[in-house]
Amino acid sequence: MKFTKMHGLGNDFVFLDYFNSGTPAEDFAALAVKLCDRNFGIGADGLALVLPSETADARMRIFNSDGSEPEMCGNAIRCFAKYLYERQLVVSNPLSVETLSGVLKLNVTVREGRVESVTVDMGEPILQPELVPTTGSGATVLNQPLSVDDREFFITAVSMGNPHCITFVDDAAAVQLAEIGPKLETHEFFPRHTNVEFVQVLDSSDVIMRVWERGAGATLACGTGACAAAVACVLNGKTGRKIKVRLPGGDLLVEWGSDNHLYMTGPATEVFYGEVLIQPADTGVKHRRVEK
Ligand code: ZDR
Repeated sequence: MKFTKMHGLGNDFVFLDYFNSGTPAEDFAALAVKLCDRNFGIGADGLALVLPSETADARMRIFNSDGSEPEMCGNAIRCFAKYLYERQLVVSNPLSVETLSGVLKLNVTVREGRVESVTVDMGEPILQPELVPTTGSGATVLNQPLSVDDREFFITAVSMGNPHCITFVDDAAAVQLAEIGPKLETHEFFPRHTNVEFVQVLDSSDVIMRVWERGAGATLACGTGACAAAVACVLNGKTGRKIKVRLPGGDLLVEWGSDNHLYMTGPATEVFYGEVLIQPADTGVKHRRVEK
């Protein structure tokens, strides 16, 4: 099975291309678990499928490394645009991509035939508590206390197609991400679970962010999370509408436009391609994991 390995700021994905070949009836959830395994597979935060679309230039499906299928992925979709454009599968600019959270428009910045960066119209944020979804009531979940064990976190809930829980902290580096991340991810307040972001505000246009992703754990970057964080920053009076989000894997530029759309700009990188010997039929095989 041929694959391409790509990343957006270190948030990495295995791409499988079914654009011209028809999609096999595979169990992609099980395949994602297998291919994303960093010891037994290729290693990635997620699996991306390149598919044809009837409503857009192409269709993207994403699976987290635990096999769950999120609605959207901001980093993968920039890689997706680079993949389509550089292989001349789609040469229009802007190009459109169908996702589970709707059709998104992407502008590619090209130098000497290579896509250097991609600006994605990430659409409008969703703030209604029941649509994020959360079990909260009222118009928004804004800096609202949430108990985890014996601690209290002040959270803002934003959906960018997928759910996000943002907490402002004084020192992002000090957050015990692997300890608190899973507890917020699976908190009953978030019935479909959530991505978790800790944001340290440096000034009105500059923040540091660390992320614990739903279904994937700690990752080096998060595109939808950066957009959700920008919305949380503005609504909590922390920054202006145009910010740089510093992630462990690098920086994303996010602007919450006057049209209520989020615009995210960042790089996309192709690392290698090859053929993997794991076959979809192998995906039932379980291996024992060693706790690290
Ligand atoms: C955070 C993410 N990698 C991105 O860049 O937007 C999205 C991956 C999907 C996420 N783990 C989820 O919503 O389950």
